[in-house]
Amino acid sequence: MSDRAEPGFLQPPPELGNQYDDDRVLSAYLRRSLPAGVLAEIEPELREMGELAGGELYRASLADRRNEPRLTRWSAWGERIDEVEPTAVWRRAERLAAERGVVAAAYERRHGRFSRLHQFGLAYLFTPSTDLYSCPLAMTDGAARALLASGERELIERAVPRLTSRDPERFWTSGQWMTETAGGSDVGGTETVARPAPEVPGGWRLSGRKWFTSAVGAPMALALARPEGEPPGAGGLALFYLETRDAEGRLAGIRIERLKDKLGTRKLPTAELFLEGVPARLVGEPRGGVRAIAPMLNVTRAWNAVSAASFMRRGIALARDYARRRVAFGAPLADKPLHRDTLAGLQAEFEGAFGLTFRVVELLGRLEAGEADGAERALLRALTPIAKLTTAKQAVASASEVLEAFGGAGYVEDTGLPALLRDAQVLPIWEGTTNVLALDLLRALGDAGTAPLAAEVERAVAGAPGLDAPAAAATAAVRRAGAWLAGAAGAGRQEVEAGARRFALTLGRALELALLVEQAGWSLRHEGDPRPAAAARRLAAAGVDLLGEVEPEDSRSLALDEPAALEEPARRR
Ligand code: MFK
Repeated sequence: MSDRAEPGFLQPPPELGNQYDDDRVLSAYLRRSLPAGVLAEIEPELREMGELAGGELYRASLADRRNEPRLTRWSAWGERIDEVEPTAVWRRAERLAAERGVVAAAYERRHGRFSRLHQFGLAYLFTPSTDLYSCPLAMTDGAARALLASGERELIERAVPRLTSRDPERFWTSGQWMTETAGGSDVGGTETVARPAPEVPGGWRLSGRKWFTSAVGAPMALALARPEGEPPGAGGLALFYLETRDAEGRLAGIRIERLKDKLGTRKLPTAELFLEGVPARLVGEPRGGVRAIAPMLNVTRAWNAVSAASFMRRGIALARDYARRRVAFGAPLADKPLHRDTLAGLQAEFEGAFGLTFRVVELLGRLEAGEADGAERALLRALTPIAKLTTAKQAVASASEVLEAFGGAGYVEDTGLPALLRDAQVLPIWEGTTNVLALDLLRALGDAGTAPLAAEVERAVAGAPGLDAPAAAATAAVRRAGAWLAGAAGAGRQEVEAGARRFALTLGRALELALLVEQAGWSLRHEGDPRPAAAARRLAAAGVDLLGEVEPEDSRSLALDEPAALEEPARRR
């Protein structure tokens, strides 16, 4: 008899099916939101993308797990080349994204105001199986939108057809070059200088250091820089368009110093760049660069929310499949009440995140088709930062719980699972952190306060009989947020800023709940499906109002662990 230890038991790994057919939330939402004719036209594309995402792309991403992009600074013969070699999945994803119109579908506008639903439906399915290739696509989409908004005819004609092309040979991605060491979230600290340069076609040259530039391989970028002589601060910045390579294909005055060694998104080449007189063209005025790049920020923030919802859905799909395969304590995990309860909580959070995200997508489609009225434009402006910040936080919490649902396997690299958590962690950081976006929300609300959001909650919960309790929880939370804002504003700006994150997250959860109630009412009435209603009740039970009863004085002393004012020590007896 041999003493060789053979594995007695082999755990079947989780598997994915067609990610469109398996996603009850996406398909029910589309049935509710799209005319039947539009759905019939786009469904085959979504189904094909779902098949790729659950099959070939998912397997390719697992197989390519260890590969990362590589920067080669010097050629064999001593020439400085700074070439970044993307991974195999990225090369495949770039072609596929172009061919399937993952950006283009929004601009071809074959389905009028529904074109954004079409495009982001594709993006939502594509994203979790393509190693964060959604990052360059988000910036590409954002650049197309910002250029169109600029009205700069020559630039639009040159770049937009490429950014929105379905031909992989013509397709361009774009960079978004903002972040610097001094000017991170506060871009007013930007040190990159723009100097007039009549000898180059664009008329300007940019010099400086960009500290965190995602997806560095793009052929073009939109960059913030300060025209020489303009004042310090964000007001003196302008927006510039540049192409990264010259006619010979060499980097045009750009040095790639190194790639960042990041916690996650490791397939994504994020670089430190030195700009050494890069030829550039002004987009708009020599001031007001932040305003000019804002359309790009709002589009990439919508992509961020779509990515967050898609990661949540992917984690749940894997954990749910595994729960059916993994037997412990005498039964599959799927039959264990506590495990089911954990999965149910994840599903409710996902359904909330999905509904809020796709409401943003819907409004963006209306805006771009010229069909949004003033109230809808104001609503979209406020919902964009709310959706970005709320769903990003949910995606991180959800990914952490998903790993735990696999026990030790969730902590082991070659299952591919830890990347879910590492990659999710970028979502609350890039494109504006939670706090920066909470402050952006205050900017967006302006004098209107929470009125547009309260109206949206009222609209969504109207006509959802049998869902009184979650509807009431959403309504109460948005009202409380409004009352809090009015009270804090009376106490001063410091007070408003201190509570802005709790305020924004309360609004985010209230809106998610209200929109889920809306979907739940429709699903009950039209399809007899009680699951969205169950998700709404569960989301309400997890808590909506995050404002709490916070004493500003307590926060001031706790934050830096300093006593606000020393109190008399209690007398000894
Ligand atoms: C997978 C999905 C996503 C992937 C994409 C990943 C790519 C990653 C690349 C990056 O991470 S790029 C870096 C991202 N960086 C940021 O997002 C910057 C974060 N900081 C902010 O967002 C600040 O709020 C901001 C820099 C915009 C504040 O700048 P200012 O100049 O202090 O703001 P100010 O003076 O209030 O605004 C200037 C103008 O812009 C105002 O208009 P007016 O001049 O007409 O008054 C604002 O109303 C307007 N504005 C600012 N933010 C806006 C906006 N307008 C519309 N929408 C916005 N979001």
